[in-house]
Amino acid sequence: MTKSFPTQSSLTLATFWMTVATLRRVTTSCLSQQFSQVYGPVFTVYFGMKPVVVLHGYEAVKEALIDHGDEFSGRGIFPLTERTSKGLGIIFSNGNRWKETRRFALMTLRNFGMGKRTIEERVQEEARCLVEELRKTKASSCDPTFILGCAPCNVICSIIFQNRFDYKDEIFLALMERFNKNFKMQSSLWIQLCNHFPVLIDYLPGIHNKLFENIARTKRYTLEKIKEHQESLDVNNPRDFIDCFLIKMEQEKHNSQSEFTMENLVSTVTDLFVAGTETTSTTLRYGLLLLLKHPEVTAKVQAEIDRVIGKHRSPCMQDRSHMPYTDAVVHEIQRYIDLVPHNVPRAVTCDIKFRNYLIPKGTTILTSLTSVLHDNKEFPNPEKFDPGHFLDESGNFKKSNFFMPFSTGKRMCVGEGLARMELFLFLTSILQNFNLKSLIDPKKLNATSNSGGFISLPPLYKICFIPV
Ligand code: LZ1
Repeated sequence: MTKSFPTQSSLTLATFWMTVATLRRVTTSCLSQQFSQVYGPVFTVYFGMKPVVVLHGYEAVKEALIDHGDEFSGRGIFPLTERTSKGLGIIFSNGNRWKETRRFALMTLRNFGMGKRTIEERVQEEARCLVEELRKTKASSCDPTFILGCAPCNVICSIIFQNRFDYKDEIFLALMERFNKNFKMQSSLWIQLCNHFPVLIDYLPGIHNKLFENIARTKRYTLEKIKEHQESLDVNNPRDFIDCFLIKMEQEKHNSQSEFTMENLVSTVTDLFVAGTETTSTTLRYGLLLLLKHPEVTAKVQAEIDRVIGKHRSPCMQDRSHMPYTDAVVHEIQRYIDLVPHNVPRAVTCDIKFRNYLIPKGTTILTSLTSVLHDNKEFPNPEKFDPGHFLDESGNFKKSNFFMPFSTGKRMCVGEGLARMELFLFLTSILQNFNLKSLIDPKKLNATSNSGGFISLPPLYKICFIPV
């Protein structure tokens, strides 16, 4: 028999718990673990009035996102994101616009997609500046959040606007401040309630108005920069992402159906900031906490850096293939921290029969990445930070199909290559130049995450960067 949506009794219970979870800010990944034990790998929960199908465990996630890649390639849109994105850009778009904008961004973000200066050079430049900035802390105990937030944001600036900014630049600081505020607002209880009960958006003015205003301001700034780019554009020498997009617009100017429009450019640029700033900076901050807590791991990475790179040149991506231990550590950081526990919401693009359930077109789908990254057969002792999860007996890097912090399938992260480049180059540059020191006993450091709503956050901590 074909069932429509997973069992009725689970619905009521799950609805109740979802509301409690929202109010008490219990992490939904922990809840989804408990539900899956009772209801199996496919079940429905209600966000407010809206049914959301949750997929739990590698088999169900893989079957949906890979084997039924097309059907599960839609984006689940919440009421507030609908207002802010208007279906433009990459993250919240669907259909042909999503396909074309995604393909363009993937091509452009390849290492040689933007003319003379490669992405790698831009990240290396930022890594050098990051090291200099950390040097200025003079080995004093500090919260690394601000500095580690600047570097990924600046990489996006370099890719989009051609140039990085000084960490004290007023324009840069204002830009970062707006992104940070938006991120905090979007994780707030109030915004989550607005998403569950959208009538609140129209009838109660709240902080979401501040959110809309911030987004509008950032878009105005982007539009100004685009105008500057238009005036100095040389179609044979694209300097950055904006130039590449403008050239694409020019090529398609006779196509009235073209997806390459000014408003899509502004939204796509905004999406690259949204996706590329908070995520990478949180991973770096959490990663350094784990390295601080596990000095024996850090020492092995530093030994490998010494052996492969030495002290007198900057790390580059080619080094990674000679550094299996460091590669395993970066993978383990991403696996352990489980940055986006239930993935970015998907939607099914058509009615689909999945494991005997009928899921109607447009239904929002959450996939538990936690259940894959913390699978206890693939990664024994999944709650333990152990680079051995990605090493074989001889110390070679060992791949795993369960490694999907960037999701998988047709909607997998467009910034994967960039993010992995930043994590490798920033972390190796830091460990090449500094020893990490904690004022409290490393063993006593707390490394369990707080849910920041959409992404997992590390607890606050302090760290000293001691020049080697
Ligand atoms: C994303 C991120 C955040 C929100 C939506 C999509 N991709 C980070 N990477």
